[in-house]
Amino acid sequence: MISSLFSIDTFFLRKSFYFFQKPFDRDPSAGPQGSAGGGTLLGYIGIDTIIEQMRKKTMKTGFDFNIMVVGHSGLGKSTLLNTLFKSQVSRRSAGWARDEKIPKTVEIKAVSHFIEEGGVKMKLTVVDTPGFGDQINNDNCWEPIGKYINEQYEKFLKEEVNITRKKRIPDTRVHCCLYFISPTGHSLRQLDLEFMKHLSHSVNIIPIIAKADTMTIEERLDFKQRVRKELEMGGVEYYPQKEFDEDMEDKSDNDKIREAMPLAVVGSDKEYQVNGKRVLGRKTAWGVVEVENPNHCEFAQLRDFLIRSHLQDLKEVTHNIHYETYRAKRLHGNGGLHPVAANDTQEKAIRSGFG
Ligand SMILES: Nc1nc2c(ncn2[C@@H]2O[C@H](COP(=O)(O)OP(=O)(O)OP(=O)(O)O)[C@@H](O)[C@H]2O)c(=O)[nH]1
Ligand SMILES: [Mg+2]
Repeated sequence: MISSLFSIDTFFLRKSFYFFQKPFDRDPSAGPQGSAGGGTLLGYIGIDTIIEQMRKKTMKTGFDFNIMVVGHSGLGKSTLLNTLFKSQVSRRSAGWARDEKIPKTVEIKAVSHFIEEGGVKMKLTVVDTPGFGDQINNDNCWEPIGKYINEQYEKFLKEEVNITRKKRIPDTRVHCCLYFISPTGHSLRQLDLEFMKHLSHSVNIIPIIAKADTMTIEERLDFKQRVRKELEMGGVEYYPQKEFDEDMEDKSDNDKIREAMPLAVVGSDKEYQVNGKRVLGRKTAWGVVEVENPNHCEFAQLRDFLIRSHLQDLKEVTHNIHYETYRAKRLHGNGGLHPVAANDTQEKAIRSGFG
């Protein structure tokens, strides 16, 4: 017993000694592995536990995800967010009363929620942009949204260049912008193209066709193709951009998504009984349009792509590409960091979980 313990001890000593030796300190006659003999040193190192260590840390700190919705009023933005996150993360509009004034400018609101699933905590911030495109003259109505996006980069940059930096910089940067296209069946509006053209280099834009249940299957397919062509002709890029595919596997996964874009979705926060199962859907005189049924619409594909496969990538592209571009321009540009006013945005945190 004693001798076996002793041999384990010396084995570990030998192993660590081998790792810390400079190559020329080793005895060349002892072969590549010193006096231990054989091709490799036996024994478990434990490198594979790094994943578990990272998982534990992330579970403790939680996740941030900031999503923005943009599109004409009444296109179902709030409903879709509630459908995606299966909770009331965005308040539905009650509609405009006749004597109520349409807001003069795009008012941007960010509201945070804490959601938890399987022990993983997520701070989800929904940035709503009511009033977008509702004016008679919609020229430059992408501007306040672009300004908001840049203000968040600026806040992050300021924190980063501080001498005494926070251990964890609060991240309010927009990781994803869902752009709602009106299901007209005709073509994109000038405003849609302008918005995406101006902001696709600042934020990850995912264009989607709203209220897909208002078109027939053929109309939807036709419209999708037309929109894709118009985006291509207009030189509009959207997420996931080809140039950021990291390898062949990424490329083949993303090609499938790109081919299906813009996804035609239906949102609902009402449940119905269909074939003995409770499903989210929209009840019509002809039956229930099931939100998660791939034969009815592409909501499930959007949910899988956005949350289950690309959420982390959206955050990485935001940090490594969009923020980096902003940062480089800012530091090269006017040679200094001057404060920007960030007071026309409102951030409210509704705590309903951790922290
Ligand atoms: N047919 C259909 N109606 C929808 C869909 N999603 C939402 N609606 C309905 O459209 C109306 C507006 O939905 P909201 O989610 O409030 O739309 P919004 O884009 O958030 O509206 P604003 O906040 O005013 O910009 C509601 O009556 C919804 O029930 C959909 O996919 N299909
Ligand atoms: Mg809304």
